[in-house]
Amino acid sequence: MTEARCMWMRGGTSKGGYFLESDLPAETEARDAFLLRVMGSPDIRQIDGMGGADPLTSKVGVVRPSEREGVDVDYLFLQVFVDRPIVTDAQNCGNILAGIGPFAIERGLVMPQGEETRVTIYMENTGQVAVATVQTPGGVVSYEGEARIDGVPGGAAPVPIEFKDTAGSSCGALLPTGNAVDEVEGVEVTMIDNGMPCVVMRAADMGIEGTETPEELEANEALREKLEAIRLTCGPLMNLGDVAEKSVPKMTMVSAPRDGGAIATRTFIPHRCHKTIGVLGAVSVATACLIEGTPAHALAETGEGRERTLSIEHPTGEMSVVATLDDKGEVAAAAILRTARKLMDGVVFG
Ligand code: NQM
Repeated sequence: MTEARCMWMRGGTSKGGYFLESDLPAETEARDAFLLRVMGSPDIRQIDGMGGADPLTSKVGVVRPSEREGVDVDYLFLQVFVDRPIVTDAQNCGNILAGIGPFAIERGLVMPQGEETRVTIYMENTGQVAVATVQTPGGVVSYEGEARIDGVPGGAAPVPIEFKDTAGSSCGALLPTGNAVDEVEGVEVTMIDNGMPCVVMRAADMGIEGTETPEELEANEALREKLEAIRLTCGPLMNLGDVAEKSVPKMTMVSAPRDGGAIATRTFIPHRCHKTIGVLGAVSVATACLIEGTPAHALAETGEGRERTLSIEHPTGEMSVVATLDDKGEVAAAAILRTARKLMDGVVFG
């Protein structure tokens, strides 16, 4: 296949191609070969494709009508590696998710329901459900508005997203080793998965302040090597198998909050440092902050009550995670605010 109908969108702090499943090759190998060509991978500049030379702008959402009860659409996330010929479905993406509701309405898979339209989305990568609320004044998707998210200039229409039961999405359990803290390569870490497999450790234990810029951290070869050594050991312990060719687990280094938030973070995803933090990554880190005995808990300001808003500080601002706790004090549901914008609708060539 050499061309396909496609919409290019910003979803949260990511950007990528949104496709109907029926517009892509049915066979996985052919689909992936096509998507690599579309993005211009493998090439660190992605000069021959649509990709933005960053994992955050080399992403794909594949959507189809759902046959599941109470679900509108199924969403498969694909990460197209920038510098390697890899397309992986081994992770989910809560940022690209922000564009799925608008895309599904635009393509006629979901009918607008009034001023706002709730779209229930089955996330195929992890087998879980999210509900996104899309602004549809006059029955048309609106991208205009005053909602702001850090990492994106200006305002846009709000797309609040709710998650339930995301624990153990890829690892089978919230704490796949059964422990709130393990020692790996001499560093205390929390291996956790509340929607995104993450390894959470103290920035200080990795020899950094936790306030450095992503560029400074990416230039720190010793840090990157240490992070990768920890990651490769954690992969099998998190039931993810050999993660050498996977984009999970994410590696988050935490320190005390600096700007009135709950915790400060710097996250490798896993080889580039995130300019912000992933959505489900933030939910997982917020959850680690709420578990007694974790390195994150000791540093975090977590507030009180059944509903907690944890502001996760990151290199370009913060992301607020609203966590609802159950009777046992465990995170039962989480909500975040995103925005999305339609950038292009047409035909893309592979
Ligand atoms: O954690 C980047 C992003 C993500 C993932 C990554 C994400 C999530 O910011 O839900 O959104 O961690 O690879 O788009």
